[in-house]
Amino acid sequence: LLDVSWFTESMSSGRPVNVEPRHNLKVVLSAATEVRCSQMPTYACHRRTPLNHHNQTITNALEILARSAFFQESDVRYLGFTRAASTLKALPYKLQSVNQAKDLPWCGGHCMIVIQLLTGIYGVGVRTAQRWFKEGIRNLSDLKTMECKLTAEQVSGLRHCKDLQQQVTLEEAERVGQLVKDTLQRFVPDVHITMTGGFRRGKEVGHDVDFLITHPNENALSGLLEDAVGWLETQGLLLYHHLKKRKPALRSASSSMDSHETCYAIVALPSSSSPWNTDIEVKKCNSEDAERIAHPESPNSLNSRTWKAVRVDLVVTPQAEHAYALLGWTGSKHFERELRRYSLREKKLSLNSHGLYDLEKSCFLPAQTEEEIFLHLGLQYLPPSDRNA
Ligand code: DCT
Ligand code: MG
Repeated sequence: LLDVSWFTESMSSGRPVNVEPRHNLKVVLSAATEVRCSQMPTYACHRRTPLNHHNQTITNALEILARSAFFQESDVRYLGFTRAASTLKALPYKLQSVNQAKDLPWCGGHCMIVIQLLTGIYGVGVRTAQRWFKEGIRNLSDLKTMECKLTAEQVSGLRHCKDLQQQVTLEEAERVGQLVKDTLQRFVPDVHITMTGGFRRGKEVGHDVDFLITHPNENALSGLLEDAVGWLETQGLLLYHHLKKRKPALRSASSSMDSHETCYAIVALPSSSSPWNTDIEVKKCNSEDAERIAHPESPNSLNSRTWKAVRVDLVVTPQAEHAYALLGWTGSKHFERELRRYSLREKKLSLNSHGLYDLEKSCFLPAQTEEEIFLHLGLQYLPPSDRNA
């Protein structure tokens, strides 16, 4: 929870940025000359955006600014900074000056800065964070001592915030994948599970692990998440969960809302050396393990932790919507937003993670694969690793 209005105001006014040591921020400024670049497409879905690109320092800075605008609920500035960052990620060379950027889509003549911001708490949205800030809450101990009415999600986020603020590594994500697979296969042996989100785009770390679950027979999926949640709970492996039912009515032409059946969870991922990991199918939670999970911050658990809290999203889709859900849940968020904007404006097609609706012909366009969706949209196929917009 950090007020960075001083920083963004300085940025927009053009005044020098005054960073004091107490802000504990690392700032890098980059300055300017002029080169035109007219070939950069304006839509992110028209260009390749690899994970590792040439302008990491500047895009990190812009994404921090976007985040600060988001916290101030300035959608226009949030989108502006996000679009500029996304454009620079697709640039096939290292930007040497600010003026070089000024003719690129969405890039104004800004200086570009790198700062490290505090990360948020799971379950805390923009409004809550702002309210807490106004109430004088500046850090986690303020929050813990304040009489705040917290939701179950926020309590869980707060309880496990040390773990949740750490990045999830690819190795951990793969172990979560194994746990999810072992759990779901207990109930549906031939269930189809795909890891989506940032890890599918080639990221080596993420804030959570996202999975898509499907099966050719829709009946096999009925009640599967409840069963999985129930089993994980009996094993002491589930720290928090929220189940969202599927809302078929939302599969409409205009809605970009995702109405798949979803489980937002925090799992206690056993460490790689934990006995759970070697034989997860049969190992039961003993009383000492259960105590650690129920009271994770208790003194006797701190030095002997055999697990880490990890955010996991499980999304269930019928086979017919799977390709669209895969495209939607692979991200990045900005790539998805751009894809929807492009589809609607340029093709009169309404895209969401359930399907593609032709507004002129008033019909849905079926697709079995992501490649088919790109074809419907008249776009060259971009593999997930080129969707890091
Ligand atoms: N998504 C989206 N719109 C949302 C939420 C999610 O389009 N409102 C899509 C885009 C990415 C994907 O779902 C997974 O979401 P996140 O886990 O938030 O993103 P990520 O790219 O996996 O990021 P991270 O690596 O930090 O988990
Ligand atoms: Mg993710």
